[in-house]
Amino acid sequence: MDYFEETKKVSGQHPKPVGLVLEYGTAGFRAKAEQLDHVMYRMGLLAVLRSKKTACTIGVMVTASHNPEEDNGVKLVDPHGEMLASDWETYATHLANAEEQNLKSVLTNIVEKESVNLQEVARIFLGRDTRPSSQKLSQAVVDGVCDLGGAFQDYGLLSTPQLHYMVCCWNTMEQYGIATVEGYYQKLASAFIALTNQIPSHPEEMRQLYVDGANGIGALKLKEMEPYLEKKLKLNLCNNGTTGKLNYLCGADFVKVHQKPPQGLDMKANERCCSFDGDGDRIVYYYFDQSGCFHLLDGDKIATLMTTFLKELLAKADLDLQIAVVQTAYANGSSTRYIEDIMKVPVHCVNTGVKFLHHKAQEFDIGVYFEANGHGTVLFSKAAESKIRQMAQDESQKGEKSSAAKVLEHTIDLINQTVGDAISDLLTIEAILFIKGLTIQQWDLIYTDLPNRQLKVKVSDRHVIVTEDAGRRAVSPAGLQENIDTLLKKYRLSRAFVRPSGTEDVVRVYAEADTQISADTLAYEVSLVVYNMAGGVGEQPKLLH
Ligand code: 16G
Ligand code: MG
Repeated sequence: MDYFEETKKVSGQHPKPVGLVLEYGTAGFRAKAEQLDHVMYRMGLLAVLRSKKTACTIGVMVTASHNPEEDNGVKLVDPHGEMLASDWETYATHLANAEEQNLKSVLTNIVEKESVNLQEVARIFLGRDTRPSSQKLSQAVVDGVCDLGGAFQDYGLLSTPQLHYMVCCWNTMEQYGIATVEGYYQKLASAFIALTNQIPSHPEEMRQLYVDGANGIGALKLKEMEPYLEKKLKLNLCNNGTTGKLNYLCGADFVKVHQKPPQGLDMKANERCCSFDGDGDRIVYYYFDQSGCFHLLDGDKIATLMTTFLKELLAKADLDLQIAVVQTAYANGSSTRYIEDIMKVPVHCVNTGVKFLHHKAQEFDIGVYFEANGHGTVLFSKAAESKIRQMAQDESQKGEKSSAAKVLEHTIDLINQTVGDAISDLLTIEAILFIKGLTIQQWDLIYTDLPNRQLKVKVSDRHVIVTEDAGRRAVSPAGLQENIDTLLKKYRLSRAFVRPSGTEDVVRVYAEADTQISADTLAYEVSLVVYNMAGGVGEQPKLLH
């Protein structure tokens, strides 16, 4: 039998627009929703091959995260809930771009190169966000899965991290948790309740949290979870998707990039607020102070809070475990200095993109990773986890040591170790603030961010920019980095870098310095250098103040 016979018949129902070329980028495919039907179908096919290759369940998530509502996207989730292996990203790109008549040969090629055993059974877990286009696109994935005889379970509406969790649960024979949404809520809620029960009583205002749900799936799922939290947290949910448009003037990306609050959130001075992104895998916190000044607590502040908490517990429990923080070039220089110099915790810088951070964090007993944009989590090695659990359950241990080990154990259960998860991060942050008795202002004061600015520059081919040193230095075009270095000498505490975006057709520019004016001017000057040396198109960059 010709294994790919069925795809020949059916792929015609999911035609590829002529000449359309897409790339499986940092976060999978992303494009206008109407361009993606064939990509979804083909990712259904690829997921089946990946499942057969790994002899495990594979996840397929339909989402375009913080992109506008009209966009959509898809990414595959590997067996332990990680991002798809990079060789397979290349296959995904080939498959998505193959003309109809070449589909079969591209599939055959993957099977041969990877020695995929076609007799192996395949199982796919599906999830999707709340975009109007997501249901239909997810049906196209199902068509692909079915054409290659794969079994599937469609979870319907899920946050991205929930799908990662389901895949990991299933492939670990549910050692990680039960592979249902109830299982997810119960696991997280019971860890959260156990943690907050460490502190018997608490002032009411500490429990109030305002959440901007970006009008997306995160809002929906947080609402669903609320009853499991037994009123330990009073959530005021806005931008919950009932009226507003997804990611429009709201959500974590909007707040981080514009450094201002979302629309639809009625904030009073000193109230603790946070924003999710469109698929629930990022979170940032913020507040207004008495003088009306906006304070953003981004991924770097979250990483610092979690690391402080964990390090103190390790010391109390007298556990000799190595803890490290993983960041990207976007991490604020103040955070890196604070973690390295004051906390004495090693910091590693890797390329932008969750998979790079996740991979690096796996090297340590405890690896805390966060992107400044609010995506991150904590990974515990198998050995570290079992040491902690053993101590927590050891009845001969008494006092501070034993209670610290128990808190660590609950923290492990509260954190989604498969990927950054806005709900899990929210609960972890809330539990830490609660236990440490910290207000958001006190948390904010741990260190002061250096003023910074991000800009984008349109060029004719962004790939002329090649970087090294985790995206911090440009090696091409020749002379670009030297020019940036010269500009840096003009400003105090300055740092700047440029890199081609992995999700948009632009070059990104980041600059930080001692004052906002310096950071803005430096970012502008670096943008101009990029525009002139890397083939800028359209209007020249302008100085923003
Ligand atoms: C994607 C990445 C995110 C990264 C961002 C950078 C995942 C799941 N998401 O959203 O980690 O920060 O891309 O975008 O990997 P850029 O390359 O356009 O700057
Ligand atoms: Mg996201």
